[in-house]
Amino acid sequence: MRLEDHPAVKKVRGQAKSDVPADKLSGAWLRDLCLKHGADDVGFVSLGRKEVVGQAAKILEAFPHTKTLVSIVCKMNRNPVRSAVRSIANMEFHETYDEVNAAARDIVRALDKYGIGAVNAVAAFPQEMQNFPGPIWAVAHKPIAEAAGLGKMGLHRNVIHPKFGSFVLLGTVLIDREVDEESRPVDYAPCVDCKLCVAACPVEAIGMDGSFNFSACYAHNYREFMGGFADWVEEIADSESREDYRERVPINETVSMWQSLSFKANYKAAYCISVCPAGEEVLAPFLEDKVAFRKAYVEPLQKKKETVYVLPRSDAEDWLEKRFPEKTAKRVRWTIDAQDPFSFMFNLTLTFQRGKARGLDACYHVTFPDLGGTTATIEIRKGMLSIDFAEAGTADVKLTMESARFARLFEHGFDLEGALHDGVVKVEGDVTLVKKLRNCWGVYGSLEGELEPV
Ligand code: B12
Ligand code: SF4
Repeated sequence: MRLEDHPAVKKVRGQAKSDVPADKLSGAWLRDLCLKHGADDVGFVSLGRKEVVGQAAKILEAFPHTKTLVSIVCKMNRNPVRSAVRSIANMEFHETYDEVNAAARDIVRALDKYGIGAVNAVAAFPQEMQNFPGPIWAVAHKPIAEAAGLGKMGLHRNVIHPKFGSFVLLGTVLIDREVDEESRPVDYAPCVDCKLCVAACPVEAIGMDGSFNFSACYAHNYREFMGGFADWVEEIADSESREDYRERVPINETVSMWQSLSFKANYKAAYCISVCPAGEEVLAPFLEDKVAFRKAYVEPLQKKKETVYVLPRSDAEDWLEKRFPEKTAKRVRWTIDAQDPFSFMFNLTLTFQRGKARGLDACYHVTFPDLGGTTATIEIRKGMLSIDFAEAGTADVKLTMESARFARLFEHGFDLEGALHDGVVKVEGDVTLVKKLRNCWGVYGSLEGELEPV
């Protein structure tokens, strides 16, 4: 049969063209369609916008025909998210993540009826775990939501919607058409800078100045996801007997893992969102009585007796001892391994403990003779770490070592004096600065011990 005579081909060729303009879609029409299919707000960002440049290649990998990004938000119910009972708050997160995915999927299906190609990027999980520990998400929704005028990131680094506040989850639909309307960022920050997110976070992941301690959030909130899960599996592998395993992992943690595997992995905190008063729909009770607001929504989370997972002698461990004596700290391992010195340096950016860097102001050049004399720069200024995979600035200290030794240098118990004596690590400059540098990662790679005195 000739292709022309195929029944399906004849049917398709005979189909009436839809009344949607082929080139540019009407923004009003598209907005209406998205709201009808479950989005609570929507904005449009064309692929060429500067806010998208950094992830354009990834987006085109997900959908090569992408011309416009349709950013959507779905509202969470506030009071369940605020609950100090984790199962209730988690259910609200999970259900809303499902709603975002369902809305995005329905939008794709509705657009298909008009011959418009679209792909719904996943809101949370599943992600590209084969890329772990590199970036595992297909589309980073926050910068797109900001560009689409759906809010701005607050101190806690989540997007705060001007009306719905922090109680929103985000999604992005990639479409193969241009839209006759370009959304623009909101011209003010909905965050009211109350710092309640800082006060509520059990691991001090959110700094007063807007810095974010990635490893603190990841070690605790994500205990049952990704690296935390891997740590639990390795704990099983290391256990010598049932008694030994129970010594390492109490029964409530074991059944919690079962629950996460059977239903969905649960967030241990996410308190930064729970306590946030920002947003026109949310703000009134905070404005009326700030003390009562704090009592109602912050204190129950602060006083909650719970296990909090921390990296050994991290800032989070110190914070917990100082601020939340009712909570129990449990030391866990960092499980993001690095295969080469450069991915290890990236690892260092995720695990840096700025509290331990207090008073340290120095620039280090690290040279690897086995990598053709490549030099990297580690700089610590005012509690901030920056790493450059090239020689930059003026070094206070110069280190030289084989690349395989670099990660070991940071391990707790590494015999620096011995390495210097044997000449396997060479230091030009003040060795104390090297010791201070190592302490900026707490007790790295071990569950036991304290910082080395400097
Ligand atoms: C990675 C990620 C995280 C990381 C890092 C968060 C951060 N602030 O940097 C962790 C695991 C800690 C995390 C925690 C949470 N997240 Co989250 N997360 C994401 C994700 C997948 C991508 C974020 C992103 O934009 N990265 C890109 C670049 C621009 O970010 P960056 O700052 O340059 O890089 C940082 C991270 O990416 C990280 N990183 C770098 N490499 C790697 C590798 C791996 C394997 C991981 C895990 C992280 C990581 O290190 C960098 C420095 O901090 C998005 C979903 C998505 N697909 O967009 C949700 C998302 C940002 N998360 C969300 C939420 C709600 C949370 C939590 C409340 C937990 C929860 N209940 O879901 C907490 C809040 C923590 C906080 N205060 O920020 C929502 C935020 C909604 C909103 N209103 O803005 C999003 C948008 C999901 C969604 N669909 O709604 N999250
Ligand atoms: S809790 Fe306060 S400081 Fe933190 S993000 Fe919300 S409004 Fe901003």
